[in-house]
Amino acid sequence: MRNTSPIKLFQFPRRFGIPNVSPFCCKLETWLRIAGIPYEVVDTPDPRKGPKGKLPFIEDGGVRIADSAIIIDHLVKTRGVDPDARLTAAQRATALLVQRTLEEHYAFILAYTHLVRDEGVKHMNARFEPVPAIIRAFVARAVRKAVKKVLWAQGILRHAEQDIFESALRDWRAVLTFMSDGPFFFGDEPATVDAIVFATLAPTVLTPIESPIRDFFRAQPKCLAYAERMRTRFFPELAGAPPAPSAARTHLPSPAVQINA
Ligand SMILES: N[C@@H](CCC(=O)N[C@@H](CS)C(=O)NCC(=O)O)C(=O)O
Repeated sequence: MRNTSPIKLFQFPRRFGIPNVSPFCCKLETWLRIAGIPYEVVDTPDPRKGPKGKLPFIEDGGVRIADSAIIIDHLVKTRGVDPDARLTAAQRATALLVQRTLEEHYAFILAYTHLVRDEGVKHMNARFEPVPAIIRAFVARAVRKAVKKVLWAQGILRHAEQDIFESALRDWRAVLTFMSDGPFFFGDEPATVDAIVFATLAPTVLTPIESPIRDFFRAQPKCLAYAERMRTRFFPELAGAPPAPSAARTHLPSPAVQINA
């Protein structure tokens, strides 16, 4: 029998009127809505609470599972829902390459534009408001320093800023080569790749944070329309809503797009 009990989704609090500024949290919540799996959000500002020290993670029947890809595999198996069931072998391979490009390279550049550059930090520091005022500036500085350390180890922080941006545009030009004219990445039906693309596009183009990557997308109306369409279709409560941090919420969707069972 298919498991239909709601899972608990632990993720960063929502801000800027997008599902999540964290691409991995945004990906998982978008995927849950594509798949039509009920969930309850638990806002968790501190990733150290997760079983792998990162967000998102879920709790399913009392068991905590981390990593968006591992969680999706688990839910496909236990819920009998697979938005990728109808994809061809070539589409599956393309989706994996898009995923690796956006998650294993571009996501680090998002961390740079949003958590290291002054323009990003200016907007993102509001997330430290719940921290006691006396230590707020210290915590903000420590988090920025920790992100810089990760980006130095990964390598991108060793490049000139112009080269970082150029490599981001190369990622996107490659991804967009494979994107259909819509409404979704592979055409008429949404798949996991849509959760992945939207998750990195939304923080880039649907937040107030400016960057040369955002400027690139200003000349890509198809992508801007795609980002708005994904938000309106899967998060209608956010479309046109003023950007605000989330409150506790439960999502009990209607049955899923593609059922495997
Ligand atoms: N592979 C993981 C990546 C998750 C991830 O990197 N999450 C970031 C936020 S976007 C995080 O929690 N970072 C905290 C840290 O590394 O300390 C997934 O797909 O869930």
